[in-house]
Amino acid sequence: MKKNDANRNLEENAKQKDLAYNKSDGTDQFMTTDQGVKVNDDNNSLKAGDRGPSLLEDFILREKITHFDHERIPERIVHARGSAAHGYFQPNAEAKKYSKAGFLQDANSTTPVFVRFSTVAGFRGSTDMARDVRGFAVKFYTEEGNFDLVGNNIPIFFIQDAAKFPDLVHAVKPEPHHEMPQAASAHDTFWDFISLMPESMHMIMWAMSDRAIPRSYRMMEGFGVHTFRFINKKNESSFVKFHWKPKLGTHAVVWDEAVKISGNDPDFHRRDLWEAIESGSFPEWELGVQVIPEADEHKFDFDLLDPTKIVPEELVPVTIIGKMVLNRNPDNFFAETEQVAFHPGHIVPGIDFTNDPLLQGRLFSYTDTQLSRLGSPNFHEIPINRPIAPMHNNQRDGHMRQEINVGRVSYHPNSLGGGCPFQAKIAEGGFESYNERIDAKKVRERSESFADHFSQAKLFFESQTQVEQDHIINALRFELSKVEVPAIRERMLGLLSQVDTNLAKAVAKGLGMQVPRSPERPMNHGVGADDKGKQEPKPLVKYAQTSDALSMIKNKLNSDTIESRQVAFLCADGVDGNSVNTMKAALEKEGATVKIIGTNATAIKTAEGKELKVDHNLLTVSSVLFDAVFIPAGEASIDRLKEEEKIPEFLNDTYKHCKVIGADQEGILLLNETNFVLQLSEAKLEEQGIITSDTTKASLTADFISAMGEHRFWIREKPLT
Ligand code: HDE
Repeated sequence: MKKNDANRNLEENAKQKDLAYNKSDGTDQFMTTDQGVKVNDDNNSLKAGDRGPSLLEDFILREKITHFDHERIPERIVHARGSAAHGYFQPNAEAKKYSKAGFLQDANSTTPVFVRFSTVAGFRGSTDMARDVRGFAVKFYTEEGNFDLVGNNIPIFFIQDAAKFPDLVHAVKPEPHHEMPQAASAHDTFWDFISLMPESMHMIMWAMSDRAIPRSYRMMEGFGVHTFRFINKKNESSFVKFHWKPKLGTHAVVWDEAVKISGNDPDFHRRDLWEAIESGSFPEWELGVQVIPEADEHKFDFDLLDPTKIVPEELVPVTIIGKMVLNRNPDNFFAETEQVAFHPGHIVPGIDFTNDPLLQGRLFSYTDTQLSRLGSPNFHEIPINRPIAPMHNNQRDGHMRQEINVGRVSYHPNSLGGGCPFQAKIAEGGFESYNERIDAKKVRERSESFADHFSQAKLFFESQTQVEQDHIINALRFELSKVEVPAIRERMLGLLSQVDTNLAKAVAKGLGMQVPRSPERPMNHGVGADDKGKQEPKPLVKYAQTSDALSMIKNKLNSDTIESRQVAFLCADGVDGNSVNTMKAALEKEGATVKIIGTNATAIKTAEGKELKVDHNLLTVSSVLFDAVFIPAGEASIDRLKEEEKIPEFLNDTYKHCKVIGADQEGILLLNETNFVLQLSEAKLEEQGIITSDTTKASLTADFISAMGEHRFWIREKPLT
């Protein structure tokens, strides 16, 4: 499958597109019907007279309209809104130690990948910036068949057993009577369900943190969530947790920004991914694994099979086994991003499942859903889903079968077809499931080792910095304030009090409520546990340490690079061209992108009389779309900008969202238009991330760049009351 060749570059791509429409003999550029008949008039239907009725015999019109009528397919029930890109994966020399999978053996090899990022709850047309989990699904087109790592940007899940998934999704989707709210968890049915499901508390901590409002798909971690198995060449099995670590660090926006971005640009993440790839700034992740030897399965005070638990990185470090680069945008959204079908059951020799009951349920769901979404068991023949490995089996026919299977043999064993296709021996690459010993009774129960629902929620909350904890508290205040039924809020406060009493008190204060003294049961149980009378609450295991890897601010991954960050330059006629050019050149050298925001849509005149092209009319943008703001020098420009109604809001928001503001010379005077300027003593400007010609130690450009590398100046945020 040439299309997925990881190294095909964008230029070649464009050339191929041109060729498709301009065959050198000129014959292929004509519009035709689906049957290849050349169309002579695509603008007028066939009528009886130019003012007469349309004629049924108009096969050209009927074909066009019929096709159009069927151009939509059902959207995904979850993860409907997504964006995707092509790229490649390259293992390092470590990888082959742990798994015999072919694509992990040679550090010089690359495997094509197609990656789809998504939100979960919203419909296809919903905003990118909802508070939500993000899907992170990777299809590896390996020579041994397709391997899909269908993960999320949060390493755990809401529920422990697949049986609860339809309930979870029914609860979080818009409420069925009025189909509101779109792409949001802040409503009664969601919190009703959560308040009765203590096992969701760890996930709730993550979902209420800033992880659920990422700055960019390119700045998210990805996780396989479940524990999987690796099988090495000696047929030894180990448990693995998959991690994607972004080269640009893990970053988020703040909630007020998220809300405003949704209005300003609902395609914020989609555009960001598309533009980064078009501009050659290719997103990159390292693939890491936490490897746990088979013998250590029961070493931890949580169960490796429980998808509501992480393995803290401090207990088992992440070993990097390769990298992934996304270097090509899809050619067609529907054909690729929409029709791609991922499946956690798509694995290759060297990788296997565990008995995680959530994973086990997923193994059924993903093929089943494609039957109604893509309409046929032949969805594997759609170009984006086709493996590059040769595919031979005895499956035949069905809706939309593409392959013309020749011969009369479609069964095994056969002699008429010479025995083809043959079964592969293990040594020939045949897949063999790991021979795990199972000796058990058939039961509908949950293991007691799944019963502690609070220790890791606590670990997560207590590992956050004060600012991050405040954001979680605020998110819970926001979400629960939207809940209309008081009993649901109360139950939630009861659950939160099991995570951290200060957390529960702070949330209660924001709601004007009290934390209940004796929270309603069930607590620290699996649902249904009371019926069986088997699972008794386990004492909470307090982890000895906190985990820095869980905090985006403390995390080493919080890279200080400013590559691909967007900087708004506020300019009007009379702007100092030198001031613009010096800062622009310095930022671009670091890989950042500069956007000239002008008082019109076309161009402005610099003080030197030169024309400066405008990227965006101030009218059409807000500061939430940028990572930093720079005000170049130029007296006339500043005077003109002061007249713009939008300027105070633009700068106030940049300040409120703790982002860097730079001002060259008289540029600082524009800050007089803001409501924060009075709070700032000149000596404190730099510490607050406001870099002016007066505050610089090195140079304005160097100081501005280094401040941008800090990303946010949290010092500006008022502590919660
Ligand atoms: Fe999914 N999930 N899921 N899920 N999931 C789907 O499959 C399902 C779960 C995830 O970009 C659906 O093709 C069940 C966990 C991603 O196309 C569906 C359960 C994780 C995507 C489905 C889970 C995921 C999906 C909808 C509980 C993180 C988007 C359309 C047993 C590890 C893939 C489709 C893409 C999509 C079912 C839980 C990740 C209905 C039954 C846990 C990233 O089959």
